[in-house]
Amino acid sequence: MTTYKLTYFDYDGGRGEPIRIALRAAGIAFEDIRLTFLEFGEIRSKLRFNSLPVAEIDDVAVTQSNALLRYIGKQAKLYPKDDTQALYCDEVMDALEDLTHYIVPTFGMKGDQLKAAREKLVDGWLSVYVRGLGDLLTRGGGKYFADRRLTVADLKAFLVTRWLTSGRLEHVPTDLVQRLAPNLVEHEKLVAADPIVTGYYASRR
Ligand SMILES: N[C@@H](CCC(=O)N[C@@H](CS)C(=O)NCC(=O)O)C(=O)O
Repeated sequence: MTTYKLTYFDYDGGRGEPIRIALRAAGIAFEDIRLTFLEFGEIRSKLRFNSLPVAEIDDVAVTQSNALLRYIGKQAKLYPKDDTQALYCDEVMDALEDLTHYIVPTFGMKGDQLKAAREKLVDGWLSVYVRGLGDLLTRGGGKYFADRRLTVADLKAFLVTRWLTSGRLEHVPTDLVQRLAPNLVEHEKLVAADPIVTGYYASRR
């Protein structure tokens, strides 16, 4: 039997969380290794790209969250079979990666530098990406991004919307998404209430 381990931060979000949800949706038992930042620091230089998540599938280490999400998504039947719908699904997941990459350099900043960088982001790339993702949701029919049903793109997106609206990102107004793409806020609620997602969190209790 294939064995699965997933190593990520001890955080119910980010790049690791949609993979965890998809693994459970696929009925795949996995070792859920959750590291503190201190523990990550100790092993960082030994990781292939010095980053997480890392999956070990039959003890073979595999990185890249979107590749992993597609692979597990196929097993969970949460990835479109139709090539065009798969393309739409991939577009969303890659856009969410871009958006994350714009935010990451502001981590570790403090005070006025953080405020200036975040305000620039809010007026610039964050607005561009939030609006763009709202458009992609409309293209998908308004409820889901692709295939008119829940896919791994929805799992990744609802966590990003939750992050942007949480208040955890200092100087990012919690109503930014509501103002620019209210459909993403509705989408976050819809996906959070999906039995695949509620079932996952119930299993964590
Ligand atoms: N392209 C990679 C990016 C991985 C990545 O940057 N992971 C972050 C956490 S979400 C990380 O490990 N950051 C720590 C660091 O760069 O030191 C993926 O999608 O998996």
